[in-house]
Amino acid sequence: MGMFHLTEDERRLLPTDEEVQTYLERGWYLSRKLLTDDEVDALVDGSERFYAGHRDRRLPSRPAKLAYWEPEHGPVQRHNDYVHYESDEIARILRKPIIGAVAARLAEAAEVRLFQSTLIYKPPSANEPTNIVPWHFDRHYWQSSTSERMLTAFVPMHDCGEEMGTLTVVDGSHLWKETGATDSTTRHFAERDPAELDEMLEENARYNDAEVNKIVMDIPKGHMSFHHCRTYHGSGANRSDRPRRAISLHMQDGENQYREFRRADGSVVVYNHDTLVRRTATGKPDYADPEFCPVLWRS
Ligand SMILES: O=C(O)CCC(=O)C(=O)O
Ligand SMILES: [Fe+2]
Repeated sequence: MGMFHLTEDERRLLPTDEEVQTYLERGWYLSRKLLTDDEVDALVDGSERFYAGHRDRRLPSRPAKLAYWEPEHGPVQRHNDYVHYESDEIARILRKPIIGAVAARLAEAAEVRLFQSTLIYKPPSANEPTNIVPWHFDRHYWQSSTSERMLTAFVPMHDCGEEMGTLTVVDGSHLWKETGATDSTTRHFAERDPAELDEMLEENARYNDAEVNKIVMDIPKGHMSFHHCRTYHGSGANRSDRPRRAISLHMQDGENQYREFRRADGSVVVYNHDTLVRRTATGKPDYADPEFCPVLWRS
């Protein structure tokens, strides 16, 4: 019993061995219904209160690369990092044990900790350029992490399909080798045209003798999609008449730690956590700081 316990009914929501195998081969997994409608509706309420200015606590300082939409930014796509830290209402739902337990199965990990959570809102505006999320994989943002098993749950707050610009993943791309020729993640996508990004993805696929098989994740309310930290993904316009609301819940296995990672020019990569979290005994940023990176599941 205790904190990390699943009920009999919840255990039936876990991926089967076969589904875990498929995740390892394809780099993505669409879950069963992990959240009740009431829980999903509570995420909407929590996010509306957040947008209206409510915070249970605020980050003690603002990391250099923090994504943080504020009302004066206007009707662009909204991203707010550390929403699990600033909103208890949202954190309560993200910490539901079944989510971490599913992640632990997929990552084949005994422990899963939260790494980051980003509240996302795509306004219903078919031609809004900031709504397009370019092809990327999350590991590129996490070079200061040791783990190759990190993963993300994309958690929409309603049925989420093609029309709303749902998440699209590239099947099996987590197994691709990097060409090293692209800088796909360093330049902002607003500066690029979508055809160029598609071409870069095609090039990377050719280099791997692979085909680009795009899977548009059709996600019913309460379900969520998981992707491996090396799986290419992106998303398109919101052509519906409703906002597309979601949370990206980024997770780390228990073994993940900070590492010093240097760019070609010798400079050290700094992740947002590095100026916020406590230090380990050896003076490194502690990616197990319970304030920022709480344990979601332990078996
Ligand atoms: O909002 C999206 O469509 C993409 C989110 C994303 O990049 C992620 O969940 O890692
Ligand atoms: Fe991503």
